Amino acid sequence: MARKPCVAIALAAAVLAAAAALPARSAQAADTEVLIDQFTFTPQRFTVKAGTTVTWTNEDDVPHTIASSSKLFKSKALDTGDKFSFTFTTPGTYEYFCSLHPHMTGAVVVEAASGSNAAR
Ligand SMILES: [Cu+2]
Repeated sequence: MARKPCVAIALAAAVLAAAAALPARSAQAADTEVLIDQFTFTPQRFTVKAGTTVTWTNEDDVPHTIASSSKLFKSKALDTGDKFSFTFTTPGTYEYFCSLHPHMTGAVVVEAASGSNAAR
């Protein structure tokens, strides 16, 4: 009989933990994702706040890389389903391309996380 409350507490804890995990996941989803498909980065150019982590996912059936034009970052060759993430901490415009297919280009525009009104 003494076990039942323990099970109930464990279940409640599991439910709470799952509930607590959900907002964290959606917060991550708020960070920007770029899909690579048909030799194209989508979105091709976008603006984020400083501190945003951008994740690229290769949905193409050939390998691609994400290589910063200023050599700030460079991924390994991403196979289908592979991901690469980079956190942009400094405002600026970051052009990048696929080193395997240099005609594939994209850009991330990073604006200040605070004081963006002053920047505009
Ligand atoms: Cu490529």
